Order: sequence, then C-alpha cells, then structure tokens
Amino acid sequence: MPEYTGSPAGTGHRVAVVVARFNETITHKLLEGALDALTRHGVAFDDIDTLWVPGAWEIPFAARRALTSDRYDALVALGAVIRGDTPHFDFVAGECARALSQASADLDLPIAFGVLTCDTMEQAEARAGGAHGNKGWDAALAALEMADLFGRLDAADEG
Ligand code: INI
Repeated sequence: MPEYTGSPAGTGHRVAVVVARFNETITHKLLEGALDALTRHGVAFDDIDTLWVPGAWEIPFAARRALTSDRYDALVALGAVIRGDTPHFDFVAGECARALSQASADLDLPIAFGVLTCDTMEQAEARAGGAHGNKGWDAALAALEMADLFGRLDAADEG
C-alpha cells in the first residue's frame, strides 16, 4: 500500500506570505519566523513574496488573489487576532479561518494558517517567538510539507 509523506523541502518552490499589519509587533515576529523557516529549508529569497494587508479580515482576499496568479505553490497566512473584550474578535477570527479554508479548497493549493487567535497579548507573544515557539515558523513548514506531498503525488501519477 503506497504511503506518502511530504517533507519541508523548499528548493524550487515559490511561496507567498500574506501578513496582517494589525497587531504588528506580533505579526512582524511571525513573519520573521516564517521567512527564516522558508529560507533555511531551501526556498530562494527571490521565490518569496510578502504581501502586507491591513488586518486579518483582509487576508483571505489577498490569499485568493495571490494564488489565482499562478505564481505560487503555497501560501502562508499570518495574523494576530486578540480577543480583548470586543465581539469583533469572533467575526474577524472566524471569518478569516473559514475563508482561508474555502480558498485553499477552491484553488487546490495549500494555505497554512499562521493566524493567532488569542485571548490576551501575552498569549500571542508566547506564540510569536516566546515560550510556545513561533507559529509563523510552524505555518511555513506546514506549507512546504503540503507542497512537497502533492508534488510527490503528481510525480507518481506521471510516472
Ligand atoms: N484585525 C486583526 O488582524 N486582529 C485583530 O485583533 C483585529 N481586531 O481585534 O479588531 C483586527 N481588526 C481589523 C480587521 O481585520 C480589518 O482590518 C478591519 O475591520 C478593516 O476591514
């Protein structure tokens, strides 16, 4: 029975990173983590485009537009939605996640979800290069693994 596992091998892959400016102290650290992961795993600097958008709400639109350009093999979405005490959180975080999942399914391309959804700024800091690692790094590796996995399946179909 064939079994396939992707590895985060970035050589030759073109990757878009869409990052929200809202809560930029956090998202900038997520971006640093993602770029570090991509380049350490072989993605060339020239094969990475970073697209800044105002907030997490705008990420899915930018992701769709980027992926329909046929320029990228995978996309990394980065943002930080922090609950504070506003119900705005639920709309922004929920819709961002739902629409990214829909875009990935519709466009048949991997989108990694590096959008933090936290109750407090401290929780976000812990996940942006703090005690809980860097979710930007993790998302970048997930994007590469998915691109590699389906590259292998396509190669198996052709072979
Ligand atoms: N955008 C975020 O990325 N994070 C948040 O925590 C956030 N909150 O809490 O409001 C947020 N709002 C802005 C939103 O993403 C849009 O940019 C804005 O509504 C304009 O469309």
